[in-house]
Amino acid sequence: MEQTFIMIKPDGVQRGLIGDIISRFEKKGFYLKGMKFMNVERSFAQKHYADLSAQPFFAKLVEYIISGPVVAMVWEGKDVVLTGRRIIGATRPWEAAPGTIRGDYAVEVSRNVIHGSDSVENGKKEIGLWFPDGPSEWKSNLHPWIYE
Ligand code: DAT
Ligand code: MG
Repeated sequence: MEQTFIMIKPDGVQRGLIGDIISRFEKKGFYLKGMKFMNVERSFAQKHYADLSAQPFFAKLVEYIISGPVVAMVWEGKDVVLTGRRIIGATRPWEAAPGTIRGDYAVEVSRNVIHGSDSVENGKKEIGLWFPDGPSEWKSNLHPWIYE
């Protein structure tokens, strides 16, 4: 099944949103396949956001990501990449619908609480970067109650 990389950014951790965010993905019917509470090095944050290195906000973005611990996760499920992005909401919180994580909890694009992979391919790349030993292999016994 499809997997995506989700990260609760330092503002989400500081603001006590970890439990709520995990709960939203769990209750939806996605499976947590990896989770790490960690501080990242500047060079690692630059690698994660390499595609944005030409953007004027790149340096600030990297400072923000290394400003405190983050929660790095792998979530699995049907269409989890796209659906995960829908649960997260639009990049700019003022465009994010109420009911989404950014719509409910964020105001500024530079403090938007959470990251989610934007494609299956990037999901694989990001999981490889953040979880070099691979995600966990466990299977949920709830599976037949969530998936036909
Ligand atoms: P997303 O996180 O929704 O995938 P993105 O990949 O375009 O969005 O950008 C990565 C992050 O960079 C985003 O979550 C917040 C930050 N960012 C994007 N645009 C920005 C801007 N104009 N000013 C400051 N930070 C920005
Ligand atoms: Mg992105």
